Order: sequence, then structure tokens, then C-alpha cells
Amino acid sequence: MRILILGGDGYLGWPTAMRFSARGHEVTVVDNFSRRRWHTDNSTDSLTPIRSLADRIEAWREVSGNEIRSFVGSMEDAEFIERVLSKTLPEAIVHYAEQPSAPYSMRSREAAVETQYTNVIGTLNLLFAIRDQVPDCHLVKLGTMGEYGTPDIDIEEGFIEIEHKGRSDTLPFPKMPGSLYHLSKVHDSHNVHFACRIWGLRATDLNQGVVYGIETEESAEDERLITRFDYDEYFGTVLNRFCVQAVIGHPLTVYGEGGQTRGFLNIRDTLQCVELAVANPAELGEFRVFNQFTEQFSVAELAELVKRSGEQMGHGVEVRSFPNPRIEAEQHYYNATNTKLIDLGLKPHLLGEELVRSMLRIIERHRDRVIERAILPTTRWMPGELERPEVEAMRAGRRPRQGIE
Ligand code: USQ
Repeated sequence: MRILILGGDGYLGWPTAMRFSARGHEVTVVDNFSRRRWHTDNSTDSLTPIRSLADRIEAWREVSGNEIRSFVGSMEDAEFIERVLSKTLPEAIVHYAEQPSAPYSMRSREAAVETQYTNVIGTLNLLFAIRDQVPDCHLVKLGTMGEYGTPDIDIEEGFIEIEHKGRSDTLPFPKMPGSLYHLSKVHDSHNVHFACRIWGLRATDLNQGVVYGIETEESAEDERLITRFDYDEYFGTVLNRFCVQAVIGHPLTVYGEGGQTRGFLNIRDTLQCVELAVANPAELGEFRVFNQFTEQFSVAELAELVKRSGEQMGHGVEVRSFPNPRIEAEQHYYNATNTKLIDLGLKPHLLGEELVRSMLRIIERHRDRVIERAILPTTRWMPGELERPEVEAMRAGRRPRQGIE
């Protein structure tokens, strides 16, 4: 198939590009290097020493004998994306080209606007380009489990059957995200759904959980192919951060009580899920939602797992509760459905001590590159936040007050 990977220089985009290329597909990547730029702006960097996109593509050609084509440009540039689609005529598009960080989106008005502009307008440009250039193409859009928030009921896969005043219908599952980044993904989901309903496009929204891990089958073949690995306040996800902290002897940064529970998956399973979605496309006019995670953990459970695994390798690991910079429930009900990808054949790589130790071993090789200053959070959801009763209630997992009492 002709497959376009948007955000093909990123943590997940680059390994995805190699995976499809290894399977013999004709792969093109698009990127504007914004993640590299955000790091330069913050004087932070990937733990792993990643090569430039051109060098990676060349290394991949040497290793695999396969060509990956690339275009450099932004999703915000509608003409650019139209041109890319008309030149490559993709049968499937995997869309990762978004600002993916919740804390980054909350650091300032500028960053929030940038996040929503990049994500929402970028995706809108893409939808128009698909409609006009390749209307049969299957869009595989990376969404997030965070779109749902942490409701007090089970989370379904995108849709829920609702009975109301004696009538019933299947409607989009209610969304209550916890950051302006997660909210941008909600807006995307609505726009993609709309494009399927009104223009007859086909799309799969992959509501992905928190990803961890470094290596994939292809990146393990040559060190020049390694993907980026972020551990900083903005772009590092929680388990990846804990693993780096364990190696450098930094206390594990559990925010608040640590009862925050999320869906998690190994980077290897991200690739499996995306492959499964591409291999089993949505019908024309269909908007599918898959919840893409394999296991649920609380932050405190992950910290304990990293502590045990680190100690087995001789690292002294302290788990410490830090004041939570976010406004989120720290104790709450969480039970999300994730059967659709399993039904398509997903074979999860489950998380355990051995897997964490293998991550710690890779991190040890690069420990000299760790920039410790980048670890502690500086962005607060509520700047100068006071001990306000609403915030306390939210964190304790109680429902926020409705209306005026
Ligand atoms: N957390 C800590 N300590 C840390 C970092 C995070 O306790 O040092 C907590 C956070 O407060 C939160 C949980 O861990 O409760 C997850 O945080 P995270 O930074 O790993 O993940 P999140 O902000 O939710 O965002 C990440 C990705 C995003 C993706 C999302 C999937 O950055 O792109 O959409 O995971 S999900 O969480 O399912 O929405």
C-alpha cells in the first residue's frame, strides 16, 4: 500500500514508518521538526541521540534496502499538505503530526493557542485535502484516552448507547478532558467524525493511552535507527520519566497521591495497533474509535514497579509524592473497554519487571545525556494555585459542584 506517515520524525512516527517499510509498503513521511524545535527552545533534548531525518532514512536504506520518501512542511500549511497528497496518492494516512503534551499546552496562552492551532487546524486542513485529493483513503488518526477524562462510569470505545426519556440512541461517548492538549484531540475527533458523516470519508480514531518503551524490532537493528526518548516535564510520559529518574538517582516524581489511573501500552504495541487498523480499514463513511491501550495502572503502581526493578539492578530508588502541578482526580474510578483491537488480533506485550529492566539498561547507556534540570515540573494548571476547595474536591475525586448552591 501507499502509506503516508504524518509526524514521521517523532517518537512513534519514525518507528511506524520503518515498520510499514519493512513490510514492503511504499512509505512517505512528513514532518516539520517541531518537536526538535520545542526541545531547542527549552534547552532540553531526547535521551537517545537521534539522527536527522535524512540520516535515518539513509541508514534505513542501508539496513533494509528500502526507500522512505520524505516531505518537510507543516500541517498548518494547507497548500503544502494538498501537494503532498496529490503527489503521493496515499491509500492510508497515519496522522501523528500534533503537539502531544498536556503540560506544554497549559504553560501559557501562546502554547495553548499553538497546540490547538497545530492540532485542530492541521487536522482540518488534512480532512479537506483528503476529501479533494484522495477521498477513498483511510485516515488513521491518533487520538487519546484522555479525551474521556475520568468519568464515574465505564468508558466505552467511542460510542455509548443512551436511553433518555423512553428513547434510545448510540451517541459519541461524553468527553471531559483534563488539559487543553487533550481538548484539542476532542475537537479533532468531532471534526473527523463530521467529515465521515458529511463527506463520506473513512477514519479510525485511535484513542491511545500512555505509551512507554524505547526499542522496536526495526530500531534494534542499528543504533542510527533509534527513536527519540523524552523524559522532560513536557514531553516525557510518566513511566519513561520514572525509568530515567531511577537511573540517575532522582526521587520518582509521583504527583500528589498517585492514584491517577490510566491505560498504558508498550511502543511495540502502538505499532501493532496501527498496523491492524491499516490492514482492516474502516468502510467509506465510517468513523471508528478504538481504545488503544493494553493495561491499566495507577501512577503509584508504576512507581513501585520501577522501584523494584531498579533495585534489582543496584539502583537506590526513592518514591516521593510531589505537589501535583495538574488539576486532576488523584483517586477515582477507572474502567475502560479495549476489546476492538484485541478482536482484530492484537497480542499485547505486557508490562513487568523484566521489561522495565530492559528499559533501564538502555537508559544506563545514555545516562550522561540526562539534563536533570528538565525533570521537575514548572508548569501548573492553575498558576499561583491556592488551596481552593474546588481544586481539593477535584483531586479527591469528588464531583465538582454543579451550578449555584
Ligand atoms: N504523572 C506523575 N508524575 C510525572 C508525570 C506524570 O505523577 O512525573 C502523572 C500525571 O499527573 C498524570 C499521569 O501521570 O496523572 C499521566 O501523565 P503523562 O504525562 O504520562 O500522560 P498525559 O499527560 O496524560 O499525556 C500522555 C501523552 C499524550 C497522550 C496521553 C494518553 O503525552 O500525548 O495523549 O498520554 S492518555 O493519558 O491516555 O490521555
